[in-house]
Amino acid sequence: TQLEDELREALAHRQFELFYQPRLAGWAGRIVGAEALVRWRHPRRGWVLPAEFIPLCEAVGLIRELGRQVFEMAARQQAAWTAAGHRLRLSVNLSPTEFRDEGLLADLQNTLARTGCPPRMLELEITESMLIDGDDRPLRTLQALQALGLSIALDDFGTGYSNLAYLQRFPFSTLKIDRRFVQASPAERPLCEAIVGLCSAMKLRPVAEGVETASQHDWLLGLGVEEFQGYLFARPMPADEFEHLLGGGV
Ligand code: G
Ligand code: G
Ligand code: MN
Ligand code: NA
Repeated sequence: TQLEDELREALAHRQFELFYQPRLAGWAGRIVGAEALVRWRHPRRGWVLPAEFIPLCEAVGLIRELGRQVFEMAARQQAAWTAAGHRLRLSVNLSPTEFRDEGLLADLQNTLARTGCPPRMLELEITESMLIDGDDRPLRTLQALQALGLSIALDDFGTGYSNLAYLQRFPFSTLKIDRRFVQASPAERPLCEAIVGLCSAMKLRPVAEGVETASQHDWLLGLGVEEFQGYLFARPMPADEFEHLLGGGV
């Protein structure tokens, strides 16, 4: 298809860029990290969102190359921010195909070595659906990622096949509470409260996604949620705008 050809061109010409959505801590809203979200700078159409190209990349076998470029950009950026004295946790999304790929670990390891990025402050976001393979591959993959020094976040928690045994079995450090729980009506709030309780029992860092109102923020702070992302604070933005928010210059 034409879009497929365009995607190949775009990968060859490095037309993909990362936007960064700040992650904030506490009442004061200090920036403690960011989620990297890929965007396509299309020569004619402007910025294109991942919903329009990630599924196609998956379908035509380009997701691995896209994932490599994404991780490379994230690692370079994180190396630069670290060198400038910022201590930020940067998270990167992995697609199911990347997670299953035999070459993933070698790719990540190479990129970490090449960019000099300290793995400690990089977090990979995976989703529940990636864990339901019958064998022990997902567990071995996560353990190997952890052995590289990367941390693992469970993204969109509560929206997939929530086998709670996963929380015990897999080495997550962060649990991202899906925005449908964060944005719950007061009657639905006990569910989110239970999820935060689960995090505390399991020693997982709870991060609330999709925080859009001050009252959601207040309620979640009261529950003990430590970190927040959402339009209330900031939308995903280019690196230079993010640096502007950080202040101090990079
Ligand atoms: O901002 P938003 O439209 O960026 O992201 C939409 C979806 O695309 C989210 O589910 C997000 O996890 C996914 N996504 C964004 N960036 C990346 C990326 O770099 N790699 C992968 N695999 N998924 C991404
Ligand atoms: O699936 P994942 O959680 O990785 O995707 C994050 C998506 O959520 C991105 O598309 C991002 O742009 C979007 N997002 C971030 N903050 C908010 C928010 O406050 N409200 C809504 N509706 N979407 C958000
Ligand atoms: Mn995510
Ligand atoms: Na997310």
